[in-house]
Amino acid sequence: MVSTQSLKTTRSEEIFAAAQTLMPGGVNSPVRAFKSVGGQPIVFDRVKGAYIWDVDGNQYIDYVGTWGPAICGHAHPEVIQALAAALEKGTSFGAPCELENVLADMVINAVPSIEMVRFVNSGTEACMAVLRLMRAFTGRDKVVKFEGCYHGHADMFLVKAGSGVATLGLPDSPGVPKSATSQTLTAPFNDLEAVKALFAENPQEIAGVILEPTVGNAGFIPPDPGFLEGLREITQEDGALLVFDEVMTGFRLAYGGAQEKFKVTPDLTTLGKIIGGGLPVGAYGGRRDIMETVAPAGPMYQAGTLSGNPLAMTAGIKTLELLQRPGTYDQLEKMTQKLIGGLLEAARENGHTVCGGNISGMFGMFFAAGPVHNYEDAKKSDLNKFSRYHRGMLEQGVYLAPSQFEAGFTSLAHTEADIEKTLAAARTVLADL
Ligand code: KE4
Repeated sequence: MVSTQSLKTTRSEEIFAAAQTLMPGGVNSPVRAFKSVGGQPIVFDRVKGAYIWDVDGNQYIDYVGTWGPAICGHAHPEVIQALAAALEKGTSFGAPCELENVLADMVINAVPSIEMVRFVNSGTEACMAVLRLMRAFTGRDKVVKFEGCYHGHADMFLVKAGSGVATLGLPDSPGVPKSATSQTLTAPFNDLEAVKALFAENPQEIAGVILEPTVGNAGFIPPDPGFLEGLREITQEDGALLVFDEVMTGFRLAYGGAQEKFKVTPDLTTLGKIIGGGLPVGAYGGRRDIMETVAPAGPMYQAGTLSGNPLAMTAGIKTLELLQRPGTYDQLEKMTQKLIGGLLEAARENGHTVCGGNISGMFGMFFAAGPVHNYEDAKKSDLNKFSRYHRGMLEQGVYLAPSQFEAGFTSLAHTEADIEKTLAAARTVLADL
């Protein structure tokens, strides 16, 4: 475990400096650059189970799990073994392969809303496609999303979430034309009245509502009681679709995702991360009558060279098999409850105002009194203190998501000893924060 001295990151610094001359910001996804927490990003060398080793030989207990996929632990031996066997038969076919049937069948049997599914290669692709499908099926153009919810980087989702009730989307990234977001309406998460107002202002014009049924991209924000049920009613009444973006929550909050956990069944669902077991996979699925709109069964076009490739299918199949083992979600719940309960207690014992919680293997903590109901609340938390906390934990050998506006993830590989070590590190860091 890392000593309490400041981290030796010479090699990380060298590699990251070179990376910045080769790739924008030195990364292939912005959050990895540690911009929001500051300090030297850690360059990974290898991962295994609950652990990371960086290129300077430092070891960390990992609570990011490559943003969710590593729910069974990194490089699980049975996943690696299955991949090794699959490799012998090639890496990509670009043609039907039985493994696609196997994973599709597992997803359909697991997720209440899914009667038919299409595999793609990322969560962004899944959300892009599901948006097109919502519009194709209803013949309507407007879509509702929530402030702080992230559905990948497709133009129509990169909307500056307006304040107040309803905002016609204003793009918040250069390169996104107003035309791409002009049909995207936003509302605060957990605000049913705001959604009702949107529908009152746009009767029978909204194709659907898309949301993270538990937000992980504004920090960890669960739905208030009745919120999901309310959205189900409002959309049903108006003839709009309800879409759960379960790229992060799918197979994490329960084997059937948030929709199983909260017993609210949407019309369509997007998936990613866990169903690829660490390889690139996304998926969208739902009611058969809607999914049969998708080409070549129907007219809505969507395609992908590597969609359903045998390696990603293999890793996904093995991962879901491992998750089907008895006691999986009890273990995740107990382990994560102990973790977040201990972190909150350590913070409060050291005079910090915090709130947070977990659902199964997904957790979060804000330096705020809370409760945090939405993105506006989250933005009021002490971001500076979070940055110092993140850096301190890193020095103690604990790898947390490098942004307050992310969630934390545990895995089946985390042990009691790992949780104890994490809590000891937190007590040290929070005492000096
Ligand atoms: P990808 O395109 O990154 O596979 O998935 C996009 C996406 C869609 N929907 C939800 C709910 C998501 O959480 C994501 C991606 N999540 C982020 C983590 N907050 C990925 C990490 C990153 O951007 O590097």
